This record gives sequence, structure tokens and C-alpha cells, in this order.
Amino acid sequence: MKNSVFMILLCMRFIPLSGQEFRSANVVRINTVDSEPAILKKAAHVCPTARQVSWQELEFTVFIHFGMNTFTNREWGEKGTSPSLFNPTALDAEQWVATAKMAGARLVIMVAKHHDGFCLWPSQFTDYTVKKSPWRGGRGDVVAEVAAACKKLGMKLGLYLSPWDINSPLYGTEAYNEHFRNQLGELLTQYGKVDEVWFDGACGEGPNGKRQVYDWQSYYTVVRTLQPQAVIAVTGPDVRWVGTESGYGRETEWSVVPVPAAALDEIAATSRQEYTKEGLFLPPGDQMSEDLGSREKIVKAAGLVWYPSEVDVSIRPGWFWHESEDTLVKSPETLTDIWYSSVGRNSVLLLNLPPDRRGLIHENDVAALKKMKSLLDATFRNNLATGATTLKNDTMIQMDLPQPVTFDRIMLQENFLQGQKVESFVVETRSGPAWQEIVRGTTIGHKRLLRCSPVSSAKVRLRITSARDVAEIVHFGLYKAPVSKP
Ligand code: FUL
Repeated sequence: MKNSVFMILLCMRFIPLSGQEFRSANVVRINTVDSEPAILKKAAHVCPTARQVSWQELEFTVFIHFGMNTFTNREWGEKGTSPSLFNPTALDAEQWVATAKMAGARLVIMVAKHHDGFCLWPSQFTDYTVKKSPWRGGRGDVVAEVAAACKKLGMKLGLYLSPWDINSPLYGTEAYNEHFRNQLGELLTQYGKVDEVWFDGACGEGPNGKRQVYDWQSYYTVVRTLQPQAVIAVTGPDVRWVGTESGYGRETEWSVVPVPAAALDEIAATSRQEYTKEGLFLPPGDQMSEDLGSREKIVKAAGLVWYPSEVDVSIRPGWFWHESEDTLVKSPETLTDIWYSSVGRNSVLLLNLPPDRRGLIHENDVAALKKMKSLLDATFRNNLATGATTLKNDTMIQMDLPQPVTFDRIMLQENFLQGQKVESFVVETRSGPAWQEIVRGTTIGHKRLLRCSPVSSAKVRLRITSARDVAEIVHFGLYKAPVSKP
């Protein structure tokens, strides 16, 4: 988005709040005396940080789950699996990154260590690594190969390091925290720029298993110190897990969500940049609920924070490759539907592409992605509203076209750099004397994509029926899909 730097500077201004000042409007306190309109106004002006802006603008990112599980046909590994099993015959990280790029992704998150603890780089802090495998004679480094491919192909790099570690004898003790920081340090110093660090909250130790008290704060400090531009997802302060692994985000997706009272004092005392205590950033209540940030939720909140949603999903049923799933790759139509329901619902899509035992993304997955990309390109290449005369006021944009156009897709974007404001809207066309509703929706945020039956008209308007403050719509586009399916 143009003018990003200028807008970010605007967002970093001081917001005086009942005697306290936060260093930016990335977080605000709600006071007991605040009226509902005052709360809405505050909510409307909570803004993303610079790193959240860069991340949101990626729109589409790719996960790579590959490791011991690929060779043992499992989703979660076991203790004691021999590194000798890790032996891809034709590993080509450039094929992974090129596939992601071809599909339209802008960042690749490599799973460097999954729950089984097997490290895909030769960590000096454990023997359970590629160094002990037959692959490349024990001299291989998958993370290095992915980083080099990203650099070569102009893609950003992200890294996943599982906090849960089934193999490490230190897991469950205080010493594990240092071990984890050491491994994180290796990953964040040896492979160039990293733009996303993914901490998984999953742990399957069970009631009699080991209990690790994670020192999250110290992990976040390592990331902030070594790679300050990187967002920390999803057990982290910058990016929120959408709440499912289905690929479908919420119809109503607010990037501004309530923050618990306990978090606010700490934020005021430090700054959002160091706002890192475990779980403090999570909105209170059920993370999976359909409503995280509506008026009803925010009027009862202690404070509000910009905490945008990431939709993670695998192209196959599992996160790792299984031969039996070669025929279960999601179809181009399903992938496109997921795109509309994630990128098109104010979220970033994180799509997993698991390489097979050769160390290649399977032909079926590549074919599905190619078709998805061609469907999306054929739809969005041509904005049919180009050349329209536009009339605008605070709650409406009307476009008058020289002649009728036939469209079945609508793209809306708010200037999210300045906050998220639209609560509901309707899109209408006019052929005769009266306007007719085509489609309606709730939130817009960074991007909202809507599908409808094909309609022909030379007059199209967007009416904002409810907003938290005056919204700036920076894109209102009309498109036609090659195959029309609402
Ligand atoms: C989950 C993990 O348990 C899965 O194996 C996978 O890595 C997914 C992205 O996150 O929590």
C-alpha cells in the first residue's frame, strides 16, 4: 500500500489516556467513565505496528512441514526415532520456494523443529539433527537451503520452532528455556533476515507427561533483539491464530480485539514492543468464538489491541506428507474458496505444502496450486470499475461507468494503517429508478472479497451502514470470475 511509512508515523503518535500515555495507538485502555461512542472512537483508532503492516500486506504465506514424520508416516513423532530414517532422495528447497512463489505467496515458513525435536539444521545444542542422518552425508542443512532459495527467488523467510520437544532430556526443566533460546539464537543469526517466527502452543504430553514452564517473555526478547522486524505468531504478541485449521476465517473479523486488564499496566510500564507476557495478549474468553471484537465485546473490555488473524490450513488432510493423501489434495476450487474466506476476510492465509519423501512438493499439489493461481489471476487481473467516475461522501462511494459491466466479485479495502472502522455495508446497483441490493457484509479491514451471482450495471455503490468512525475506503473494485459460482 502506498504511503505506508507516512501512515505508520501517524499511527505512532502518543495517545493520552486518563493520565497515562501509551507510545502508540496499538493498544488503548478503556476507562470506566468512557461512553459507548468514546469506546468506539478509541477502537476505530487502534493501529497496526510497522511489522504488523508488512505482514498483513503479504496476504498469502506458505508453511513447509517436513521432517522425521515424513519418513515415519506420522503427524506427531515419538521419542527415540533414529535420525538414520531421515533420507530424502532428491530434496530441492528451490522447488518448494518456487512453488510457493508461483502460487502467489510472499513468505515461506519452514518448520525447523517439530514436536519430535528433530532439527533440520545442524544445531550444536543437540545431536538429534540432520547431522546424524545419512542425508547429504550428514553435512546437510535444510534451513540453509530454504533460506538460500528464498533469497534467490525474492521471497521472505519465516521459521517455526516447536516449544514442545519430545526428544530433549531437558524438556520439563528450567534448563530447557535456555536450550530453546539457544536454538532460537542459532536460527535467528545464521540464516539472514527472518520475517515471521511461529511458536506453536500445542503439547501432547498428557496428564502424566512432562510439564514445561515456558519462559515466553525471554523467547520474545531473543526474537525482538535478533530480528526486530519479525512478527511473532501465534503464541505471541503480533499475530493471532484464527481459531481453526479449516482455512475458513470469520465473516466478521476484527483486527482490534479486547485485551485483558492485567495486560494494560504492563504495556503502560514498558511499551507494546516489549509487551510479551505469556498469554497476556490473548483476548479474554473463547478464541474460537464467532465474535471476538463486536461492539458488544469491546464495550465490556478493559482495553483494546491490534491483534490480526492468521488462517493456517494444509493443502492435504495432514500437516506432513502421507502417501495415502496423494489423492486427497484440496481441489483448485476448494483452495480458491479458502482464499476468499481468508485473504478475503481480513486475514493472512498460511497454506501448508508438505514435501514428500523425495524432498519435493508432489505433482498433485503443484497442479492444484497452478490452477488455483490461474483462477485467481483470471478473476482479479481486470478491475471492471477502472475508468468509473466516483462520487464520495463519508458513508458512500458511488461509481458511474461509461457502460454497463458484468461482475460477480467485489473487492473492498479500508485504509487499515489508520485502523479498522466499517461494521456493516451494502453494495447496490441501479438500472432503473431504484437502487437494488447485491450483497451485504460486516467487516472490511485490510481486504474483503465478496461473491455474488453475475450482475450487469453501469451504476454501483457501496453504502456503509455502520462504522466506528469515518472509514477511508482505498479500494472498491469489480471483477468477473471465469467460472461463476457464488
Ligand atoms: C499444530 C501442530 O500440532 C501441528 O502438527 C502443526 O504443526 C500445526 C501447524 O500446529 O498445533
